[in-house]
Amino acid sequence: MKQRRLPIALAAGILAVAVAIPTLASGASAGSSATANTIFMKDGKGGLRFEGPKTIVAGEELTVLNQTNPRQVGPHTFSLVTKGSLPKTAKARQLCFTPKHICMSIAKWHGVKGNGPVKVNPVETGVAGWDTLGSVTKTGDSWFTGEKPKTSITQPVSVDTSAGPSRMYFLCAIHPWMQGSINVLPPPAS
Ligand SMILES: [Cu+2]
Repeated sequence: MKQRRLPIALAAGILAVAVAIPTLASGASAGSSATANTIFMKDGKGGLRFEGPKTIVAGEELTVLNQTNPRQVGPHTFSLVTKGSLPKTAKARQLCFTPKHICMSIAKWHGVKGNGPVKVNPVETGVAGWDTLGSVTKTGDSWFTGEKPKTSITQPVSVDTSAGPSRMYFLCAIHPWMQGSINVLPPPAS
């Protein structure tokens, strides 16, 4: 019996630690949530890509930070789009910047005409913050990094999660293989 009790006591101890850690972690992150929720635009090993957390809680701030060199790879967009709007094949990515395709639609959201400049930035639709996923027929929330290095944007995630978690998909209109998503979780009940 004694031999059995020890593992149980250990298990209880581990459980207590496991319960304590999330409490500590959430307490620690409360003061630094602005830096905790960041989607990076990166290059180098792995190519041009978005890198960020898998989940975020509705109402938290989400920063998008460009860590690539605009002189080498050009600017980017961080554009919220519906899942079905993501170009999935090489052919679709090739056609992305042609009429009635999502990359050109994103350019239009930003007020771009032909080879003209970006006139609207960020594109803010729906309620304030990151919430509206666009398509070729609907304007979505979008940010253009511009040509300067290390630019960023921070906005709250305002997606409606009253019916449960809601996934936001995003795309770079300039490098349409840059795609990603983040699952937005409902805020904890208070
Ligand atoms: Cu890009």
